[in-house]
Amino acid sequence: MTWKKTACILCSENCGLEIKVDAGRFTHIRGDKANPESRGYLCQKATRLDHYQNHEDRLSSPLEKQADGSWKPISWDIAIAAIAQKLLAIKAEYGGKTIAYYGGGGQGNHLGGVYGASLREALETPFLYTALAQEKTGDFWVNGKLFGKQTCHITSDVENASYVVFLGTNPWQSHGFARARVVLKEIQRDPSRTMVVIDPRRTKTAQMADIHLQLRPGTDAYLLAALLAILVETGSIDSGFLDAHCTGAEPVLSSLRQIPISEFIAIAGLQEEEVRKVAQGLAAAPAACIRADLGIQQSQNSSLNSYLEKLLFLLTGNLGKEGSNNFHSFLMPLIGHSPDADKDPRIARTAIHNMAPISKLYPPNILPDEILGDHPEHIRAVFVDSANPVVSGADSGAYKKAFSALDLLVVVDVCLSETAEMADYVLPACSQFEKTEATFFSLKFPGNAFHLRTPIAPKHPGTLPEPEMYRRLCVALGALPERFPLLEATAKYGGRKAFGIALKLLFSRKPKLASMAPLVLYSTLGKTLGKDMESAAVLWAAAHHYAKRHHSAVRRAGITGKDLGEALFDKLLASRSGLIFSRHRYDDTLSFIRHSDKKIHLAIPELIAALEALPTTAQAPSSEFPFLLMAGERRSYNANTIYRSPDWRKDDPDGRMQMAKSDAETLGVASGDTVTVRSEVGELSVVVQCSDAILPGVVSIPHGYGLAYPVDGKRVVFGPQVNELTSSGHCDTITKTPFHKGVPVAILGKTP
Ligand SMILES: Nc1nc2c(c(=O)[nH]1)N[C@H]1C(S)=C(S)[C@@H](COP(=O)(O)OP(=O)(O)OC[C@H]3O[C@@H](n4cnc5c(=O)[nH]c(N)nc54)[C@H](O)[C@@H]3O)O[C@H]1N2
Ligand SMILES: Nc1nc2c(c(=O)[nH]1)N[C@H]1C(S)=C(S)[C@@H](COP(=O)(O)OP(=O)(O)OC[C@H]3O[C@@H](n4cnc5c(=O)[nH]c(N)nc54)[C@H](O)[C@@H]3O)O[C@H]1N2
Ligand code: SF4
Ligand SMILES: [Mo]
Repeated sequence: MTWKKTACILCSENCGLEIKVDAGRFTHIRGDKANPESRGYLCQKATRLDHYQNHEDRLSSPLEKQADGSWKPISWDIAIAAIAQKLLAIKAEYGGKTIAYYGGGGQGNHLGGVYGASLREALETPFLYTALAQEKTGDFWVNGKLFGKQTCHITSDVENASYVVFLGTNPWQSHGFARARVVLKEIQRDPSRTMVVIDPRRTKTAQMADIHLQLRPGTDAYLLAALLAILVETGSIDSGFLDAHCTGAEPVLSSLRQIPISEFIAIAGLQEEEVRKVAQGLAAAPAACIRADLGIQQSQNSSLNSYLEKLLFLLTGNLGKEGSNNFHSFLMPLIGHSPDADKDPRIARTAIHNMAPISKLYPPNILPDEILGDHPEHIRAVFVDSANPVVSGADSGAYKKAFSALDLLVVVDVCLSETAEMADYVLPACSQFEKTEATFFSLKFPGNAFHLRTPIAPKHPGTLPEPEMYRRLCVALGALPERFPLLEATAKYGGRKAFGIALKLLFSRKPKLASMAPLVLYSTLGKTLGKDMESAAVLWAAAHHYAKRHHSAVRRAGITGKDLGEALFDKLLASRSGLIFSRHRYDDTLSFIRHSDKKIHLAIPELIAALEALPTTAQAPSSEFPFLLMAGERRSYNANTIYRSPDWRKDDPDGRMQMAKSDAETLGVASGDTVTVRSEVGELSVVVQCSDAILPGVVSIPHGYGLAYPVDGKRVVFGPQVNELTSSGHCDTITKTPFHKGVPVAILGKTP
């Protein structure tokens, strides 16, 4: 048995791993020291990956739902033909826009989604719904306004910062940057570096911090506005940075001058002295960065929060240097840019909510309405790949109702997820260790990394990699030829240069095929890349595109050659531990700005108005729902819904609800008791865990529980399914991203 190289698929860090595989089982798992990003690091979740790879609920055949609700295993040929025929019928009768695609990739698998885009092209639907549009689209939208394109994504150079603010994130558990626990310990130990945590809970990260601002949930906009107002009041703004790189500062500064600092800090429940100390620290730090996540992105005022967060590093000049916030390049675009729909009539809006895309994504919060709504173009068919929206989307009840009303639901998964259970057809995918895979979480700066993984375990019987499913489906839809004899021969015998020329010629003759370029590459160049490597074909186009745009950075990463694109492609294919494929310089950062004047446009009128409209008194809890539920905490043993077998957890099998001791006493409950939690939309039974880490009036339940798993022939649900309690209307007005972190709930005493 030898160590085989791969990566962890449980969070966006994708730490490099080495695994020993014995008769399909993962017997030993360790960090891969040769991975340039993780350098041997891994966390407790990765060591349990055998529970993802081998469990009772893997699918081994396409399934068709029968009239009585039972499943009939069918062959791949029959499944593909039946699905294609049904999709074509819906498209012919109602139009492609009545078909939605959901997902396309999770924490470890993005190659399938690239080929899934070809399916959307074949069906002529713009409607791509993904989990990203229930967390990050506020951030992307703000980036678009400030920097010119929604793809101007920001990194946080935590590793090199002298002053770090963790804003609504708990990296000890969730990570979010490489080797998080090592880096956190380094900052904690170094007296010249400061760590600030802004979180209503005293998390493990907060315990390590120099300053913990334990604000009231949902009050970040007040705290951030107060911090900014203090910077303005004390003349601590970096006016050199503003003059050189920004426009539109005046409306922002004048709005900030009006902020009632003391009142806002009181609303956040904090001491003014502490807040002033943080403002001062940020302004004085040689290099500060802010790292934000769901605590501000899935809570009250989320778009405004993202704006104020960015103003904080911009007004202090913390962009474009070591240890600050920076832009980064994309090897493969994880997101796109959607121009303002008001100015461009070609942008597709949804039928019911009239919602325009952000970063080309539509928000899961509206999908149930888009299915159930009364409109000739309401959604009639959904194709889900690598997602479990019945569990992970807001309001599971609404999702179940909507999905059962569809004419067609197809789900691609490795197991019978809650969403798959509702499907008409389920297509079984190879696991992420049985196929060539990669993620496009190459979001690093100045060195950016990529890791192409090759299969390390035999394919589970009856399964296919997703790209092959998409190829077969597009062929069956009549949108893609089965073979490309000339191109295939050119790829095989003519070399890549000749292949490139032949491809261009084909696309100029058949533009529709150009829109499905990934599958064309897969079907042609893919065949020359070696066993099971077809799906890497799309990287060829990515490598050429990237090398053209960022040639100096690629060369700085040590990749050379007359044809730099080819050299980069070969390197991507050959690097089993991943590689740093580009090295930018800190002073390149500002060249990533996409406004034509190359300036940052500080004023966003909609959000300045939202800031000015913030109520100047604290919101009182409702009498019907007096508690605020944080619906979806990251803990040691949750990993979205990637692990299905409950056996993977070493602790917290119940996914307990954290609650302040004083609240538990008032309710007459103790740790281990079961209580019922009720929200506007549902009820849920949970086990209580008393904790000093949480403020009175606030409770916290992890996400990723409540999954069914077969036990003695029956499907048993393990832990609370927190989205039974969340509602899809409780969301940001601009982006429709959910306010999961502050769900008003009532706690109905102890369940006998
Ligand atoms: N262990 C584990 N790690 C994961 C995942 C997982 O499932 N399990 N999932 C991955 C994914 S997909 C993501 S998106 C990331 C998310 O990573 P994080 O955003 O870091 O994770 P959360 O625990 O959801 O939320 C972070 C913090 O927000 C705080 N918070 C709640 N309400 C508020 C508020 O009003 N204001 C502020 N400032 N803070 C608030 C919570 O107390 C919590 O500590 O984690 C990734 N990593
Ligand atoms: N209330 C609340 N809800 C939340 C959150 C929260 O904090 N609170 N967090 C949200 C966040 S940030 C995220 S990112 C989402 C994540 O939620 P989703 O987008 O639904 O994604 P995952 O849970 O990662 O995985 C979904 C499915 O992928 C399947 N899968 C695993 N490997 C493969 C494969 O190789 N191929 C295919 N086709 N399928 C595979 C798994 O079996 C699983 O059923 O959840 C969101 N939901
Ligand atoms: S940090 Fe993320 S990618 Fe790394 S081992 Fe842990 S879960 Fe896996
Ligand atoms: Mo996420």
